[in-house]
Amino acid sequence: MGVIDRYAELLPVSEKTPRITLGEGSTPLVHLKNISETLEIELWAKLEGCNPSGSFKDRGMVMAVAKALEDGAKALVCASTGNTSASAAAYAAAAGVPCYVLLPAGKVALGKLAQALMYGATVIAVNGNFDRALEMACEAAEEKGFAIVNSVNPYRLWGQRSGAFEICETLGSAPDWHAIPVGNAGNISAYWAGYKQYKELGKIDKLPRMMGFQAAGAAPLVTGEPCPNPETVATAIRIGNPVSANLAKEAVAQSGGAFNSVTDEEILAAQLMLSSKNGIFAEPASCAPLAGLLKLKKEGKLPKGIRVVMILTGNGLKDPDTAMSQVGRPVEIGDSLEELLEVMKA
Ligand code: AN7
Repeated sequence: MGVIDRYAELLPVSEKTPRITLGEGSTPLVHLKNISETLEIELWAKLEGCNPSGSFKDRGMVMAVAKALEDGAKALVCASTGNTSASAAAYAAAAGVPCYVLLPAGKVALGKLAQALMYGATVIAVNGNFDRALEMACEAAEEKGFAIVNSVNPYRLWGQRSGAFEICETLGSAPDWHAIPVGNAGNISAYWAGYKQYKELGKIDKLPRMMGFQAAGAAPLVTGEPCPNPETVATAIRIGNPVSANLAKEAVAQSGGAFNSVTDEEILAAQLMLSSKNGIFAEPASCAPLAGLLKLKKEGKLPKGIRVVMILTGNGLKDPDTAMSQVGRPVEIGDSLEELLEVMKA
């Protein structure tokens, strides 16, 4: 069951809303035993890379596209650091509507670009950063009367609340800390709204601290100032002027949480640890929270024994270039058994 059917009663849908789905949501929540021991906490990972287009964006996109179809939209438009475009293009293909995606030229991971092209969107590389591409997308959508499906579209955040609902259902409560990467700041805002909605409904009795993690080179919510030239290896969160900055600040302030930044080196080390020691391959942006938890532990700022859920927002397969720059190459041999046995030292 997709997000709309599973949570129809909690979302702004009516009988007129098309019940589209690509099977998004209901992603695994996995207890990470090894890293829990290292960090002396109870750490869980929500595997959002298991969504149909490989990222959390599908939860909100299914809602945004359903509402756009309900309103008779002729086409969809978005700007994206990659995952929003992959998701929009997928749902547009399934719905049979044209989709225009604006990407910062040369700054989108290969897998995401391949997805948008394969799903048949019109892909436009803008020689500017994401923040500028988003302004252009909004203006063009207005001009043409097309549906903008970035998180300026409120239905995106509605659908993304479903991640919080699922966590509460699986754990029976909210975690102590909710650790999440922050780019355009929609997801942290959506999760906070979702937890609050569940508390108001009496389904949970406490709320988590919202802990947002940004890349040091693109950390406007940590510095308190927009960042005119964002730069980070985690291209998904290479965003300098987050659209949902105010909602995110509110989430952090109301929950007693915090924003922290981590360097590219810390992000890549966390990514490698997660894959090589725990069997979970997440894209660089998704590993900012783990990098942050490791850093807070080192600084003595991670309380012992707390339950933490981190959101692994996107699949590692989306960015093969960054992964390959971190690891060795295959051991190449001829076709003899001797050579093979020589390699098998274990
Ligand atoms: C893997 O695709 O903004 O703070 O255009 O792809 O809600 O923006 C992606 C963002 C985290 C940050 N992790 O979430 C886009 C885009 C991954 C992401 C984020 C993104 P927000």
